[in-house]
Amino acid sequence: MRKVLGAVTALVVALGAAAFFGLPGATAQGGGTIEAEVKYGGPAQVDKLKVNQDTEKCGTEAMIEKVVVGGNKGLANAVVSVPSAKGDGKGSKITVDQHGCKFVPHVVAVKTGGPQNEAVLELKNSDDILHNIHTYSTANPSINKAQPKFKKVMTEKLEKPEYVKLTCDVHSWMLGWVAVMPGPAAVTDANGVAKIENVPPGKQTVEVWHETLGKQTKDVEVKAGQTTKVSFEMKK
Ligand SMILES: [Cu+2]
Repeated sequence: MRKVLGAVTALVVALGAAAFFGLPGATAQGGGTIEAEVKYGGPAQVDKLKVNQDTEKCGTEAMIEKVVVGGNKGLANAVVSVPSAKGDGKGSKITVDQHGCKFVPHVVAVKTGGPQNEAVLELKNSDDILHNIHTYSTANPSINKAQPKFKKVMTEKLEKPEYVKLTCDVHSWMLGWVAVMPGPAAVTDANGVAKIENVPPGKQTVEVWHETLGKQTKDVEVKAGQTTKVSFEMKK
C-alpha cells in the first residue's frame, strides 16, 4: 500500500511540477512585469460605527477602512491596472466573502473579456445571516439580491470595465469595491505594493485608483522578461 501511495504521490508531484513550470513559459511569452509602489503621506482614515443588529455575527462596532496606510507610507487597497495593454479577451473570477458583516477583501480586481467572457464575481456568505448585495455602477446593470443564510455562494457576471461599489442593504456600513478591468490589474498590499505580470513590452500607461484618493496615471516602458518599477504618491 505504501509503495502504491508513494508512486501516486510521485506522479502527482511530477504532474504538478510540469503544470507549474509549463505555465509561465506558455503565458509569459515576451511579457514583462510592472511593480508599482503607491504611497500616501496623509493619515489613515478608519470610520467607526456602533452596530446594534446581528451583533452575534457583526460585533458591536463596525470599522470602515477608508484609507489604510502601512509601513513606509504604503497605501493599501489601491487598484493598479494597465489600461493601455489589451486584455487576452478572457474574463477571470474573483471571490468576495461576506464575513463578520464585512466584504473580505475590501477591494478586489478582476478581468472582463467582453460579452462572452465576463468577469465572474463569486459572493460568499460565511456569516449564517441574511445579507443583501447591492452594487452601484454605471456601465454594468446594478445587482440587488438577497442572500439568505442558507445560500452560501452566489455568482454574478460583470461585463463592462468599471469600478463597482459593493454595499449591503441589510448592514448599512458594509462597503467593498470590485475593479472590473479589461486587462491585467492588481491590488496593493499592506505595504502599498502591487505586481502585475505578463504585460506586453513597449510603452504602457499605468493607472492607480483609490476609493477616496482618486486616480493617477504614469507612462512606463515595459521590457520582456524584466521588472519595471513605478511609484505613485497619492494626494488628498
Ligand atoms: Cu450584510
